[in-house]
Amino acid sequence: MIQKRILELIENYEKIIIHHHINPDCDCMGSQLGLKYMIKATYPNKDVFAVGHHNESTRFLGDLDEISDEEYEQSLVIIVDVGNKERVNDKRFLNGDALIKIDHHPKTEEFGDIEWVDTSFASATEMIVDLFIQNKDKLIMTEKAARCLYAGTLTDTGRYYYNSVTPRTLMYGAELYQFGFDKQALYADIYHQTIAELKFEGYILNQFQYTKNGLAYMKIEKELLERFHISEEFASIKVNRLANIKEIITWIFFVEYKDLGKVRVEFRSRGPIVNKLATKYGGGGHNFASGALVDSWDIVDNIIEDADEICLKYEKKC
Ligand SMILES: [Mn+2]
Repeated sequence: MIQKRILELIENYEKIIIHHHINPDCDCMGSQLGLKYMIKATYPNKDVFAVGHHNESTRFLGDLDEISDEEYEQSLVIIVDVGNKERVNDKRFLNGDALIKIDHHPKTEEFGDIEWVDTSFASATEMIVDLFIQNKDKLIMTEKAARCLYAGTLTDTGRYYYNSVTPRTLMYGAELYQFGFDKQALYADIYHQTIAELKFEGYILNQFQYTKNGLAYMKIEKELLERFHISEEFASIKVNRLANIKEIITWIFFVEYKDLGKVRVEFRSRGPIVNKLATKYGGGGHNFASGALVDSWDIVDNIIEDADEICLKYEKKC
C-alpha cells in the first residue's frame, strides 16, 4: 500500500530530487543512485537528481548532481537511509512540493508526506530492491542501478554476515546478481586498500584500549590522521576493525573532525544496545550500530564511562 503511494508520487512528478545523509556510506549512496537510475530508466523524460557530496569511499558509485534552488519548485523530494531532519545532507530537501522518507533505521522523528520506515530491512538498498521486486510491472532495473544497490547491501550487511540478514536479503542479492555488473571490479572498488590505509589499521590493532567489561575503544585525534595521511571518514568507517574480538562486546571509535571542531563517535555492539547511548549524546541509529557528533574530547571520557557501565550491566544479566 505504501509502495503504491510512493509510485503514484513518482509518477505524478516531473522533477524528483533524492537526498542522502551526512557522512554518506555505500548504502546511502547506493540507494540514492540506484533509485535515481531506476526511475530514470523507467521514466526517461523525468528530471531525476541525486544531490549531496561523496566522500572518497563512495565516489565509484556514480556522479552526483548540482542543482539550483529553483529546481525544488514543484519537485518531489525523496530522502534515503536517514530518519531525522538533522542528519539529511543539504537542508533544501524541505523546499520540495512533496517529501518521501525511505529508511531502515528505528524511527525517531516523524515528517514528510510518506514515511516508509521498516527496520526489518538490512539496508536501505534492500528497500529499493523491494520496491522494484513488488512492482516489476511498473519499474525498470538496469545493470548500473543493480551495481549500486548490490554495493549498498554488501557493505551494510558486512558482506551478508550481520544478524540483520534475512532470507529476503539473500534472495534480493541473487536478483541483483542477474543484471550482469562486474562483481570483481565492484569488490575492488569497495574493498581494496592503499598501503597507508593498511598501516593505519595495523596501528589501530596495536593501540586500541579496552576494559575488563568488554568495551574496546580508540581515540583518533587529528595528529594521528595527519601522521597516517588518513581522512576522517576513512578512520570512522574502520570502527569494525574492532569487531569479532572474543573479549569485546561493544566497540567505539572517536574521530576528531578538524574543520567541524567536533568528535565523531561510532558505536558498535554485539550485545548491549547502544543507540540509547548515542541518543543521549545527540546522535542515533540502530540498536547495535549508532553514531553521534560531540563538541569536545571532554565529553568522550563521559561516553566511555557510560558505555563501560552498559557493558557491565549486560555481562551481569547474561
Ligand atoms: Mn543503511
